[in-house]
Amino acid sequence: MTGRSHEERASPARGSGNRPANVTFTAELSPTARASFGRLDPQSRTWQNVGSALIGSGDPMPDTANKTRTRTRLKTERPRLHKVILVNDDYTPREFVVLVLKAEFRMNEDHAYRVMLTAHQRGTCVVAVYAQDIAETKATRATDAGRAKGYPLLFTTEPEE
Ligand code: TYC
Repeated sequence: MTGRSHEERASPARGSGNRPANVTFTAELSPTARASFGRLDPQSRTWQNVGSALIGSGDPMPDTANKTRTRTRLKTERPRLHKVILVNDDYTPREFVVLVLKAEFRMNEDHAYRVMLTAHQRGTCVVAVYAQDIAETKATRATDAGRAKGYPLLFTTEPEE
């Protein structure tokens, strides 16, 4: 892109669904055009000294050349992913935790055992990362599987950074 650039300022991510972000595009004139048209004041983001500028031959600059071309458009960012977290407790049998991990998160025995052991030793373990609705559904189903057997097994979710 020569002689033309744009700046983007996206508002910070908030919430967890789709994130429409306000993005301001400021079209800049080429250095040559800027020299003859005036300057863009970075504070007010408006063009200064444009009224008296002349174009090439010395003709007065037409009104249309004085406009600051700034427009705001909505840009949809990708939704944040959510972690499913396994929480340790003192009652759910290890084998049952492994069983649930294999069934709900499609893990093999070895992976499921290592995740269970990490939660057992450290208190929690990130099981996997999904789109929010999938993470919540899996966490609920896995927690319910424990509750159906009378265990306090708990899976929670939280958004990724
Ligand atoms: N701490 C449990 C036990 O010793 C096993 C267990 C591991 C339970 C991980 C929950 O998220 C968990 N029987």
